[in-house]
Amino acid sequence: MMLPALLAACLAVLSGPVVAHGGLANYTVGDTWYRGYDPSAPAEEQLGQPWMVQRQWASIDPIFDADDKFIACNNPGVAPPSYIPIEAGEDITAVYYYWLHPVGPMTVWLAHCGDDCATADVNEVGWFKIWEAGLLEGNLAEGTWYQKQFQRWDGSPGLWPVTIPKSLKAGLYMIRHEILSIHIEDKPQFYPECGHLNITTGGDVFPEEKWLQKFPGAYDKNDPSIKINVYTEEAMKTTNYTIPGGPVWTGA
Ligand SMILES: [Cu+2]
Repeated sequence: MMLPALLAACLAVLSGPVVAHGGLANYTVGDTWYRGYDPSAPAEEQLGQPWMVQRQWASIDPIFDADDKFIACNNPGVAPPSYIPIEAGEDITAVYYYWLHPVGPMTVWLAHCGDDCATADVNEVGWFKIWEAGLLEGNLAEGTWYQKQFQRWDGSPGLWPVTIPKSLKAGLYMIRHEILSIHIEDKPQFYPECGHLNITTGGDVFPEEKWLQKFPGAYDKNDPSIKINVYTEEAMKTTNYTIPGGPVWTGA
């Protein structure tokens, strides 16, 4: 079985210098590419550039604590000046060039910014989940996770498309993609990245208060889906996994 090789690979990556665990490198909407922040390139060549649409994430390293303020938009999360234009009902695709981990859920969240995402506080805005995928089949240890299908070792683009709910009202929003990797016992790894969206055309719906959550706050670090060992005998018999952070808001 492939388990020890995967664990060894992750530990090598964690202690290695530049090789990426992976991260959200670019976005596409239709045929248009939007370059994201590159943590391996100099910050001064990227911060404040008119083309920048993604919030700065300075490290490929995971966030280990669900209560870390950087769980919202990664460290340090400096805002970009620009927005990706998109209509409600359109797809936005996140593009990753590497992803090394196979186990755990992937989620996408939106938060309304008010009249400027650059001055909105990522820890205070109301996040609502619009997409999630976790265990697709089989058991926790050996089953097929969406993340496992997303895994890339070779630099080929990993494409993660989601649809902006068609009924959502237009406005300025942050979009937050998060991969949670749980392949190490009781040591969850959160990998969030955030971008800015200008939803130019939308519907007339906005989620009610009960759907809106804060980061940190949306997760309980003792949630059995977060503080977990997927390689126990019991886990080998478990074929269901509850994705943390509550249900998806569909816009209905
Ligand atoms: Cu890693």
